Amino acid sequence: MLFGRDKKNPIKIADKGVVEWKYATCGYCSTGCSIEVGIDRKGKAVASRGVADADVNRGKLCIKGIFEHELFESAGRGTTPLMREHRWDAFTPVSWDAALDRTASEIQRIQTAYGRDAFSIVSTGQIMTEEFYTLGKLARGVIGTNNYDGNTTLCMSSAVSGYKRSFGSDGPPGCYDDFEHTDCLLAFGSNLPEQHPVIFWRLRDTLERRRFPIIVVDPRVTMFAQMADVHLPIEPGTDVVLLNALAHVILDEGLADKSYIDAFTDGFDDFRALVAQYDPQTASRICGIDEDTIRNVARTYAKAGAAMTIWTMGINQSTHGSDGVVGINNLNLITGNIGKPGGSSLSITGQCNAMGTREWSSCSGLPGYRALEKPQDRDEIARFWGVDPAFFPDKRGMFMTDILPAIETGQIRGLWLVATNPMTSMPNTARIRKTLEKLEFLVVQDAYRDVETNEYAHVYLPAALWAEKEGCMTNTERRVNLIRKVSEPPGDAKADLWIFNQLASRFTRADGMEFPDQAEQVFDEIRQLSRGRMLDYSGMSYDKIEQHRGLQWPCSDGPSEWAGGDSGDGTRRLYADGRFAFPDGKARLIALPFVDNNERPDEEYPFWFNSGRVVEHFHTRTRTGKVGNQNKFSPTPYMEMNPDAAQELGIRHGEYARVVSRRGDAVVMVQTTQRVPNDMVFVPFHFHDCVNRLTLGLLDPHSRQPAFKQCAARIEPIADQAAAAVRNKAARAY
Ligand SMILES: Nc1nc2c(c(=O)[nH]1)N[C@H]1C(S)=C(S)[C@@H](COP(=O)(O)OP(=O)(O)OC[C@H]3O[C@@H](n4cnc5c(=O)[nH]c(N)nc54)[C@H](O)[C@@H]3O)O[C@H]1N2
Ligand SMILES: Nc1nc2c(c(=O)[nH]1)N[C@H]1C(S)=C(S)[C@@H](COP(=O)(O)OP(=O)(O)OC[C@H]3O[C@@H](n4cnc5c(=O)[nH]c(N)nc54)[C@H](O)[C@@H]3O)O[C@H]1N2
Ligand code: SF4
Ligand SMILES: [Mo]
Repeated sequence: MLFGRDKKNPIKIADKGVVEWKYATCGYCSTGCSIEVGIDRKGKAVASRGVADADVNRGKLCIKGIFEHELFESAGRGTTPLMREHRWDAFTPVSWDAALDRTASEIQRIQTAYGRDAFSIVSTGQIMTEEFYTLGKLARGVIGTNNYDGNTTLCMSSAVSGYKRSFGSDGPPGCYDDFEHTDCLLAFGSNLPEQHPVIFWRLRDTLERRRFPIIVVDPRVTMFAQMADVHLPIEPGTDVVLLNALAHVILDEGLADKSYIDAFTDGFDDFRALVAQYDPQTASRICGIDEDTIRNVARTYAKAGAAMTIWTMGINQSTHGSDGVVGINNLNLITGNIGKPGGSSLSITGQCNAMGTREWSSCSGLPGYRALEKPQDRDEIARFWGVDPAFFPDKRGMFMTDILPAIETGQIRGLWLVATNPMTSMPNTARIRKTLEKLEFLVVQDAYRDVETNEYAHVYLPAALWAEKEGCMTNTERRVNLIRKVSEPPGDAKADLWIFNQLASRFTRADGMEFPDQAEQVFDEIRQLSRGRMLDYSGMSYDKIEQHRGLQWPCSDGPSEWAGGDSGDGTRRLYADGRFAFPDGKARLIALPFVDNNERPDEEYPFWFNSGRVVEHFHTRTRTGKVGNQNKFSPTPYMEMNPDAAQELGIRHGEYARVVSRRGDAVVMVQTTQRVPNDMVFVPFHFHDCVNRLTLGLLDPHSRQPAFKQCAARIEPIADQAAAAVRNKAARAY
């Protein structure tokens, strides 16, 4: 007799006729899942599956990874370079030579007329590490503009800045294995089940074997908050106050790890004096979390054998983003929770290779966490590249969020965008549109020709994406993983590496410099430049990375001081010995006074306007908008709104409503849900001409990251629902 499972019909999976599986790493989020792409007899990619023996995902993939092979034949891809005289002309297909010659000559014209920094480059977190490194060499060593940055300023720059302020270097100290060892997990502004589904699965997997408290800090009742033991629905933008209050209780009740503080940190006295002002009673009035809960969470965290904090955009995208990260680091330093199994400050990264750009693109300095300000770093790189060190600027130039306003003022005249779509992803769309219209020359290098920003371009360069090329990416836990070439790019689209090299060859300054055309040769340069450094890749090779399903740096071919010895198979945690990256080896405890500078709800605009993501879509939908399953599950710009607030305005579930801010408006479908409080609405930012028409995007003073999550809006019912449907549809062009 058959029971339970055995009685059911077995699941039938259609035979796709796969004859070969090729190794890659997912190109969406920073979880870094190992994927195999199935190739059929005709050489076509027909399936994707998780790699069973990969430590990251252990055979799992989320909905985006499962359909990732569909990208190869998705609509809207660029297949040939395009060019036009003025942005209002129609594009004409041209040869690569024509497009690249024009790009090189426009860069030279603008630099000659207005100065080197008048031409600007903004890249991404979504190309290969070898490509980032090559772009850096081109930008810093050949073109020589200091206004060179990436979209990571919209995403991870608060984490970078916070890590540098606390530990003396960027680099997340922890790893996913910390879930196996922790006794308490505190999560700030992260909706892990939707945004990093496989990291979340790793956490759930551990929880099935061993219970420990999960505390989620988020103004919304996210899916993560729903499974938490404690949910703290914080007043938007006040996480620093909560963090100061947690530290207050821990110090006040003698729960701090005094010996760790004495041995490994600096700045304790000033820090203690500041947090003394944030008693739970005072703090609760600002951050909206009651005193007892603050005390309980502080005690639970401090008394746990090992405790860890993770965070994502709820912290980074704030006017206190960098301070929020430092606050998290403070909490972990005073409880001795850095670099030990289960004790960590682990920033959950966003884009698939946001780490790779931080490490090797030279956006914020020079490759391998080197600084423009340090003579030795400048000399090393100048010698290695064969350039004059005096050609490098003295310090980093503008961030992405300062580059666009500098176009408005005429300081910047030309822009090259690589794999980023600011028309949809930057705050205050109306202003971005005006800015892009003002450019004398815009070149857009993207895998899709229908990316919104391309409407303002003079030259469009069609790029290969993901496994149409070879290279590495680094995930949240410092794991470098490999993407093999699985499919040919469509038409005449080319790998970004090829495009960078071709452009370099058009500048005389590149004569005598090396621009290798194989990704693996570029990887070898990276290996050499990394030897002995914290982000040591010297013990890696493509084959070894594939065999191990990714290797975590430092991974050295000799003993590494950063790994505390041999690290040939990679290193799980940084700072395990309590030695940090400042010259004196000590971490910094930093006092964080709180200044409330957000645009807050008022009578005219009574709602907090919060934005973020849904599981089905990735960012501006250039990719997921064209993959059938993803788009079917989430086809419409919608807004989470509390049912009581909706009723008061006479808006029913499923109706369209208008959201209005001081910047602009959008029409969205209302989903009434208790997930948001009475005075807040939440809209996913994936749709064009929607969320960022409203956002203000005040900047963090340290990281220049926009506060995407906080501004004020009002909601208006719409009488003519049919007209509203048309407007709503316009935001989902495909
Ligand atoms: N499916 C999918 N996955 C993705 C992406 C995607 O587009 N789609 N993008 C990737 C990228 S680049 C990133 S950066 C990550 C982002 O991953 P997450 O940061 O997890 O996602 P978000 O939805 O942007 O924001 C997370 C939460 O921050 C909360 N929040 C808002 N204000 C505050 C506040 O003041 N304090 C606190 N504590 N929380 C607040 C919001 O309510 C929201 O639930 O996701 C990555 N993964
Ligand atoms: N309101 C609001 N706005 C936000 C956020 C928010 O939470 N709220 N989040 C912010 C965050 S965290 C982020 S990371 C940004 C993301 O913002 P963007 O970077 O603008 O978003 P993407 O849609 O990922 O853009 C990447 C582009 O690269 C292209 N592409 C993909 N692969 C390749 C490749 O290999 N080569 C080339 N050349 N092109 C490629 C894609 O087609 C796409 O057009 O949005 C930010 N904007
Ligand atoms: S969790 Fe992230 S890395 Fe893994 S399959 Fe999904 S999108 Fe890709
Ligand atoms: Mo991001």
